[in-house]
Amino acid sequence: MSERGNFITIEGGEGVGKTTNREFVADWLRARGYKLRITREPGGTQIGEQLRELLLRDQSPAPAEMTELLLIFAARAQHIAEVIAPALAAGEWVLCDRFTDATFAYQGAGRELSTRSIEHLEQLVQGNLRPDLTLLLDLDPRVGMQRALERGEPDRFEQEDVAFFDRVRQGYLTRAAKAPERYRVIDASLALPDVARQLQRELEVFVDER
Ligand code: Z5A
Repeated sequence: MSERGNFITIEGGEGVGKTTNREFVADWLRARGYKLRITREPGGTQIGEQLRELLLRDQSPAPAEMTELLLIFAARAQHIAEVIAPALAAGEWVLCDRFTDATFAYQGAGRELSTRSIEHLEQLVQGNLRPDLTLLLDLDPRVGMQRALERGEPDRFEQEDVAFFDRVRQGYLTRAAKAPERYRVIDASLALPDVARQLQRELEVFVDER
């Protein structure tokens, strides 16, 4: 039986550069010979991508907050069953753009749904599955919103106000402070090469410890 792979997640608020930096992380790991599966949430499977479209679409009436939460966990259940768990079991490393920390930050801190309900769903859907390393790209939401705006039409989440994204950021930082062994907080306000340098430092430490 092959050794279980490692599960790395990239997190952060809107426009922090997750997609851009995901490529850097993937290239760095591949260059060291790790077999890598790159995926994202919500999404990562055919069913998950359909749920993503439903979640991000600007529609009226919008999904109720509890509907949104359950759709996110429904997509996650499929993602784990179809992609994440089999890849890890086969010894691959999984690099995921957002995972359950996003639910605690957006639905918990942002929408102010109860943390207990999210923890309950986390246990139900994931069992013991948790990321081994979470790279949290931290940035003032005002800067992130500006970056995202320059990129194109805002989706349903991107239309939230700055107070929402301030709560999301604080939600992430609070969780990171409670689990420093798993989280690495990266200053995403710097120029891309400086962000990449911080990521590289954290990856070197993580890989050395394996
Ligand atoms: N969501 C949720 O509510 N609950 C959950 O549990 C999960 C998700 C899993 C979609 O996620 C939405 O789902 C998300 C939360 C919700 N909504 N929001 N907001 P997503 O990850 O697809 O959406 P996103 O956060 O908006 O990600 P994004 O749009 O792909 O942004 P990003 O990946 O963080 O940034 P980027 O595309 O790499 O960069 C944005 C721009 O900034 C781009 O033009 C870059 O060239 C530029 N950039 C990046 N870094 C830099 C630096 N360092 N300097 C200058 N410019 C930069």
